[in-house]
Amino acid sequence: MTKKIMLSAVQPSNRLTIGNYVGAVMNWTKMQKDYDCIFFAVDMHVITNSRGSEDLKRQTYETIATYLACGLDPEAATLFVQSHVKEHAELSWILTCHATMGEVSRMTQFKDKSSKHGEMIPMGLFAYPVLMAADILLYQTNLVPVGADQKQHVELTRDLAMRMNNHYTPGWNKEGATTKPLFALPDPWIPKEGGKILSLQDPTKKMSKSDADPKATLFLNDTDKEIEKKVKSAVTDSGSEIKASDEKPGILNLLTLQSVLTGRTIAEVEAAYVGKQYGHLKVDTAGICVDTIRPVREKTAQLMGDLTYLDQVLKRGAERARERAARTLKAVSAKIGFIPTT
Ligand code: AQP
Repeated sequence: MTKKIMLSAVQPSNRLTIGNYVGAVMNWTKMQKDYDCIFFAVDMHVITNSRGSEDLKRQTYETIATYLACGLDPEAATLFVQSHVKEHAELSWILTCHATMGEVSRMTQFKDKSSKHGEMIPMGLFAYPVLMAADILLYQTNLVPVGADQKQHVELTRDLAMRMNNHYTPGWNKEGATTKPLFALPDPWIPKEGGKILSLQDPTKKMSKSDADPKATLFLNDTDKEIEKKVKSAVTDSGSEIKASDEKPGILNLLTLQSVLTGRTIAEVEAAYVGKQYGHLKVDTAGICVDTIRPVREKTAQLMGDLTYLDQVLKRGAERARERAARTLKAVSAKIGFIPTT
């Protein structure tokens, strides 16, 4: 039986966080055997929000090394860097010409991220969701595991796929249709818990790689000491009861982290703290985060010492990805009326 196609990616805009791990990479490792998997580092997305630099190069290697350190298998999954497969940029332009300003302006991430730029909002930041749609549609993806913040982008991708299918392959969805659609329709997959890990300093907002306050974020290569310090200084509230409640987002965040990292339910974790204080919860959560992050940090550092190996993994991954992406782009180009290259 052919496996369903699953695709996901992270922006190498900084070091990866425990939010990226819990909301994305951890789930990929669990699902990689059951799906035909495609995982990559979206370096072209990073320059939508910041200028390119040598840092981007290092962070891109580090992202791939972290994927491997977390347990992604480069033999089973297709692992590569977005800019190595030129078809992403090409399909992105074609989709840009089929998307509308109205639908793209509704994306909440654009509203959040553009506010930092004042009058000088990069056009790429606006077009980010269209590039993401190209990333997904190029591979005839069925499932996209993402954190909750990306759900809207996958929905836009689905709308674009439907529009292109209806226009270029009419009748594709009629009963008994023999017309093959241009694109498979992707579904988002959002973890029941951990889909939105919150900032340790402001638990009303998402934990982010590029948060200006380093205390707000647990990075996957923080030292044991840094992890302990950050978790112990996590902002909670003035009460004392350890309760999983939306009114206590800081406490709920720590309970959630424990729950997803140990495989217990939030109710089970909560029950262990009856009559205990916030300090107990913080010490235990810090210990669990240290146990999760330490092996990832050590393995990532080891892999970063062997860029030749990482280059080999990326070369093989890009070759596999290119072959699949070229097939989709060829079909799309033919429908649009571009003369095929000979
Ligand atoms: N805090 C989070 N909780 C759960 N999931 C998260 N993800 C990111 N942050 C959290 C999920 O990780 C995947 C890769 O995300 P991304 O880095 O490509 O984009 P992002 O959502 O913009 O992440 P950041 O950390 O906020 O990036 P910066 O700071 O560079 O803008 C996605 O599946 C995402 O949902």
